[in-house]
Amino acid sequence: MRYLVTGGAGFIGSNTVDELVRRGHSVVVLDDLSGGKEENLAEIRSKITLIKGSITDIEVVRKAMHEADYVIHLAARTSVPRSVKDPIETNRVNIDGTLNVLIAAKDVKVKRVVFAASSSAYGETPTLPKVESMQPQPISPYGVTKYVGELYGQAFGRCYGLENVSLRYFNIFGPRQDPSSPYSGVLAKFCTAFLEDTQPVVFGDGEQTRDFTFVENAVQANLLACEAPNVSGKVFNVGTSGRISLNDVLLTLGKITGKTLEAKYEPPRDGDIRDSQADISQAKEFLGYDPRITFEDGLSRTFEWYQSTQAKVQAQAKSEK
Ligand code: UD2
Repeated sequence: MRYLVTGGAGFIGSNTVDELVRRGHSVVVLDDLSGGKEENLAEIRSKITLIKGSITDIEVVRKAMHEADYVIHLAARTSVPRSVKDPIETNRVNIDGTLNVLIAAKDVKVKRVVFAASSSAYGETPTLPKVESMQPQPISPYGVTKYVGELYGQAFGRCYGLENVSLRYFNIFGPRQDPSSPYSGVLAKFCTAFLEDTQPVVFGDGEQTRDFTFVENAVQANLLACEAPNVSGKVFNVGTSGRISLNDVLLTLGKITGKTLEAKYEPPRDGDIRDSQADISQAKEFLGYDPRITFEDGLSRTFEWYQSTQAKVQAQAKSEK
């Protein structure tokens, strides 16, 4: 099968592409390399087609879509605070870009589009865990754009018969998550703080909770969502069904690394949600989703990855001297 992975050079994208290649599929990656990196695809570079371009350019999207069977649409401007700072740019990429992907997908009659939606769609609704039947109430521009992406997918299903599935990711983390931007995910930031013995910054009191989900679980969901029968137009939570506070994450990292770091507490971020936890029974039932990697295992593996990546960079710098 031929897969188009938008955002395929990014964190979740490149992990998804690795698995598709391992299973022998033909893969086209469309990525403007704004968040993604070509080096994320280094190991499988000769086996895939990489098109450097943005989903905001419909002609580029049409070219990338050529003969695609499935589309895994991950390209996006992530980050709640970035969307608060620049809602127009987040809207342009996440909504206009998604519309381009859907238009090109229906024109070439792909079998299905799988869309990376977000747990941010739930907003501050107090009920935990979050169930897909709850009314979304996003509280950040980012959450709005991700929810609109779902609605557009469903509208394309109804108006044009385009099969679509939205996966509400719950705080995905793991190898290749970029720690270097102010908008990086918190676990990438915390892991590098422990690696470099710097102070982890906590926005708020650290008692906010998240259902942190290891990237391999998300990859599994992406692939299952492409082929599962009778799920078009549906939305699924992709999490682990657990939740942990940031303060407890720091304690867990302390155990993994044998270090104790004092966190620096700063005011909470605008648009931040207090608690998040997925009910995954729908994904289990309809997709056969089974998140095998626990939070603790995932965190150990992620920390080791940052450690070995840092060691490689240091060895290379030494050899270039
Ligand atoms: C949201 C979505 C997530 C995904 C992501 C994409 C929710 C519940 N989750 O993640 O599914 O779509 O957006 O960007 O909406 N923080 C610190 N220190 C730091 C960085 C962050 O304390 O250095 C805090 C931050 O204020 C927040 C928590 O950590 O309370 C998680 O932040 P994040 O940016 O990793 O992810 P989040 O929850 O905004």
